[in-house]
Amino acid sequence: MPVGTQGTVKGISPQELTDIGSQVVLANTYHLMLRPGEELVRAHGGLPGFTAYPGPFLTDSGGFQVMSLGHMRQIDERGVTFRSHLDGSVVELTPERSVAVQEALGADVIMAFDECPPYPATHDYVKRSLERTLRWLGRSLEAQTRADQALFAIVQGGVYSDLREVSLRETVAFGTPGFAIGGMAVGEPKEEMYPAVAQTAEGLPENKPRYLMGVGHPEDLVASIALGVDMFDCVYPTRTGRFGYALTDDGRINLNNAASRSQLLPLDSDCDCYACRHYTRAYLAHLIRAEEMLAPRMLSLHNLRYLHRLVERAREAIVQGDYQAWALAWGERYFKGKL
Ligand code: PRF
Ligand code: ZN
Repeated sequence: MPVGTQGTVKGISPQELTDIGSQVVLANTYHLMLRPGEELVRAHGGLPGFTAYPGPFLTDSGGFQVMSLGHMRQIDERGVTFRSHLDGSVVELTPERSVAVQEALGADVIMAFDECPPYPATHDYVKRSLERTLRWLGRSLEAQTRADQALFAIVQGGVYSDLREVSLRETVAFGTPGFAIGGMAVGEPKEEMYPAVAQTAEGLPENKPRYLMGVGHPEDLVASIALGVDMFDCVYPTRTGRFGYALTDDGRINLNNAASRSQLLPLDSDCDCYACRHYTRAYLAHLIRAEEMLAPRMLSLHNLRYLHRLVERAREAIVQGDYQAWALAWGERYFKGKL
């Protein structure tokens, strides 16, 4: 899922999203409730009317964003109280308020209100946090009034396998239409993340979507798909694109480098995106140096298309029954000389 925090995937039009094969766009409760306010979005008939992106939306519930962006945050049983990063005003976000905002925003998939503990966090803290997240899941579901939005629950438990197990069992018991793996990619080493993702994915129902939140890099997608994950969101493709980097099967190329300025080839000769069909690396490197806004737009577009094609290829390999061989070959080329 491309990330459209403010109700826009930075620099990319809805038509472009449709053209590159985006299937769902993620938007954020935290940002949109603070600005412009969810009522304005409701007045447009929800996110599709507001943004003119006609496809499905998923909204995150806000707890994670409060913890990473808000000031003077205070968590208690009711919810999270914080100061807005925009004007410093005091705002409270509870499971009830999060669901009410997500109903106003009108996404197709909404997320339960949870706490994503920082890394590192003590076993005792993560235990009490996941227990509260379970109570918040109950309250999120109680607060739901619309029948046309799927509310996904979020498994927490950090990297503690005994706590993941508890969170997993109790979360699955709620029987929501989809499940997310939360609490990952918050600074823990990959050797701790992958076992936690594997353990969680293994215990989730086979017939419901499994969403790994806030992940990730191409190699994280390839590895996590092997572990049974179906959905991802990450700012990486758009953010790294704005910084002048392009994703390819041969690794990430840096268009800020002098070498790119004379390369008369596309970003990625295998890619069918607008940038790769029309522009050379040299032209895009020129746009970056000239600080032209087409550069971050084209690199974001290409990187999103790269990840969409990557998961398309993963899906084909699964159908063909040779995912492992495909994934290993992909990794060998992507990291060639770098492992
Ligand atoms: N919970 C929610 N959103 C999230 C996460 C989470 O744990 C993560 C994990 N890093 C990203 N986004 N609600
Ligand atoms: Zn491309």
